[in-house]
Amino acid sequence: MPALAPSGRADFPDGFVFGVATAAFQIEGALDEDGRVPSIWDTFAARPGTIERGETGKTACDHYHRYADDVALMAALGVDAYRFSLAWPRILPEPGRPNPAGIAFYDRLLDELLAAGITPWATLYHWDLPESLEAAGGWPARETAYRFAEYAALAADRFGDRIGHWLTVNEPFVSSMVGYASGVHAPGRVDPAAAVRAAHHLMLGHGLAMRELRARHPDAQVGLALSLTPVEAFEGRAEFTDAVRRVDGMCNRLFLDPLLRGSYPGDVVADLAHVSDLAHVADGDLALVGAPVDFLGVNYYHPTVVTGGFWPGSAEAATSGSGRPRCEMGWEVDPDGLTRLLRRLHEDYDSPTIYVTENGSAWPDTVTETPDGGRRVADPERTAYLQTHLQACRDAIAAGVDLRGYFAWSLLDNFEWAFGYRMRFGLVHVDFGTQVRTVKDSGRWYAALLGAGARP
Ligand code: IFM
Repeated sequence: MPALAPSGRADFPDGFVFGVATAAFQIEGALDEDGRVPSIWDTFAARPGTIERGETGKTACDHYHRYADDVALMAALGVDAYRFSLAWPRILPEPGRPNPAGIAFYDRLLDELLAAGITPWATLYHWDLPESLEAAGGWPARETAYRFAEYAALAADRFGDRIGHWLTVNEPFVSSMVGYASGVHAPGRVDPAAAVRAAHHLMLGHGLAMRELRARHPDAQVGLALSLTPVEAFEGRAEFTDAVRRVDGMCNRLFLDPLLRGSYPGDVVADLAHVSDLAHVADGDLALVGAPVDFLGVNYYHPTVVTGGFWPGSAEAATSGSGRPRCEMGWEVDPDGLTRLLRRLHEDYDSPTIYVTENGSAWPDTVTETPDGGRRVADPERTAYLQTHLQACRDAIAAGVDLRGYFAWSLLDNFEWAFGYRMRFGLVHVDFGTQVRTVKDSGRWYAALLGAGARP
């Protein structure tokens, strides 16, 4: 294992926020309770062949009922903040019809968090679009962005007294391209032109939602979370230079440029010309999308090493590796990639304020009994991942990046989308048969870094 650095909060600037992150559909369960309506993930997971072993979000971590225990776990870890998502299908099952019982769940969660001294960071959209809105066209339809703004306004009205940090949308690249182009995620459509429209409408939804939040709570901190990846050519070979440009364009700049420059990158528009003329981009949209954010949320997991074309140039991303170790997801582990990414954002996009809003790794964890009858999950790979990526944050800060916090993905093992429950990202192990939680060694390491002592 590499040397244990960093070793404490003192290794980071004052006020640096240490948190953990989750998302509603991945942990809550209780899909049919208290007036929640189906989301696209309910429908998608019910379709044979979409999720490994036919798993669903039906129970997940049963967080809907065990939220108080989970808040206690966070308190034991010593985190400052909790990034979670609000479930649109619980809160606003139909346009114009707020659901008091769904709202009450988040009231309970927020009160519990605040009583524990943990700052809530709420994501409005982490992929659980109400199914009725997908039936009406989903994100490829412009109207969905306005429905999202209505939901954002309701959330701001009901929770804005207790939530001061908001993320509008999570990973619009994944929602649009994996949901509507490759069809591996809900809603499972394979329609590249629709995916391009979805990408824009997610960003428009961000802009509209931010306007609603700011109108109601001018002091709130508002941003969004983008999945970003440093892109490099396989073996540094010049023949892949254009592939690097294209992949970087689709994964990163297609979202960063409208957000932070108020325009789509010309080369990406040209790459997309054979699937979309972007006629769906209306006058005024880019002013909304490009309105200043208080922070950029960066979800970083791995670099992308390319050997060739990439959708929409070819059916698949032609990706490879460069020999780095890989986590269970098959993703290369590259902490320096995080530093490179953060420095690039700082240099190319005028020094935005950044939080790492997700970072983590999956490993095949097992629980063992300890001699005193307790339980232990030894996960040295995750601990090393965590510590080296936190060190990468320090390196970025030393290089001048305005990085203010870090959220580990994830608090709990949870429903990892098409992989079901096989991929375990948690700092806390969940036995999905019994719902017993066990803080992993990595969670203990994080707690020690934060000056807390996680309970067994
Ligand atoms: O579990 C996901 C999360 O929902 C979004 N970001 C990536 C994580 C790991 O794949």
